[in-house]
Amino acid sequence: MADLLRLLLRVAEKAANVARVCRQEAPLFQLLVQEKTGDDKNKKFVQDFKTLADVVIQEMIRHDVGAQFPEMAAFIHGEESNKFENGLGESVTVTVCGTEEDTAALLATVLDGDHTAASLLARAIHQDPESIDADTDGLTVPLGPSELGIWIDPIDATSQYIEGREEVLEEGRLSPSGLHCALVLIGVYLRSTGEPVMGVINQPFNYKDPAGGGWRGKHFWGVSCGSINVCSVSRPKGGPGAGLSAVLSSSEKPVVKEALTSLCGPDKLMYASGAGYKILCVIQGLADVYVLSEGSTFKWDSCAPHALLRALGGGVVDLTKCLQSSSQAQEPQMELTYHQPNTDRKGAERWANRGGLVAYRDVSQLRSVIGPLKDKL
Ligand code: 2IP
Ligand code: CA
Repeated sequence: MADLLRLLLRVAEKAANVARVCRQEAPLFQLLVQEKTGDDKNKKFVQDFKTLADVVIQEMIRHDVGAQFPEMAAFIHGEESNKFENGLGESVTVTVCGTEEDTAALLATVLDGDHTAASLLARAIHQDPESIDADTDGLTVPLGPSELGIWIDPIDATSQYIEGREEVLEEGRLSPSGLHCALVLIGVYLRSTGEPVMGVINQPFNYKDPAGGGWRGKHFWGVSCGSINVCSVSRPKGGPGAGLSAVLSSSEKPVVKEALTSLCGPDKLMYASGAGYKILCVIQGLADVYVLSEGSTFKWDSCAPHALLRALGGGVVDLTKCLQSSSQAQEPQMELTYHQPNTDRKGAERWANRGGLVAYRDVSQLRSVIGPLKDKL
């Protein structure tokens, strides 16, 4: 299934292009940042353009993967539903059509006849991405398409994407907020066990060309399947250092912030936006762990970066399960899985990582955060 990896790298790059185009092209950008209130909201489409951009990216990925791997078509899931209602109260199902013209015509019905915006979006969807420079030669993945399912987060950290703050990245440091935190996430899991086996992350706004050439993206990928563990990011050199560093959501509970300040010290406790971005920080060694005590992330947020962490020898565990277990318990049983819903919940909550999570590269570092949290939560 190395072919699937190469396909996902290409579609993630296309998705990143769509995300960039929506910010670059004025007619799309206006829709993206438009605050719809009162009467205006009623006249316009029911969902906002941000949601349409997400749906379009998700459907494009579904279309391309389903075309090459039909066995996977029924197992491609995402954050958004593709049913839209336009200003006339008509229900429209957003799909990617065979031609750019047909996709533009369909999008125009959701965009209440805005043909300029519809054509710009359709062009980005049907454009071939630049070739992707990813060293996947010689990689074999001993899995078949009928064993696999996919989770897509078209744009994680949407609020940062909309706000669009351009931060200058400092080498070796994480960026607490801004466009860098927005990521396209595509994760592949085993239908039988729910283990994440392959992940592609595209960061559409990684680097801004100083000569005015616009934003360039960066991709990251990993495969973890039996004895095959390959990741485009190398494990940071050296074992766990003396001090542990952690990244949290700024909305994390005070009790968790206090416990981790005592453990890490104030300088090594960091905050960043985006669930996917925080796991990417752990992958890149910018933080050792990401701790989240709330059930506020979903399968589409964690599946892709989880696969990369596994390829590096780490993982993502359910925090509540870890806190409840005796210290001898085996961590693999605590790892998040991706195949079963929370059957007692409705809507998106069915796919919430309800017990919170800890993302880690090194199991000894995972243990060192669980201990201090045990009597606090
Ligand atoms: C969100 C996004 C948020 C994150 C939340 C995710 O996904 O990543 O930033 O909250 O958990 O579900 P926080 O930044 O506080 O960690 P989306 O942007 O796709 O809704
Ligand atoms: Ca998300």
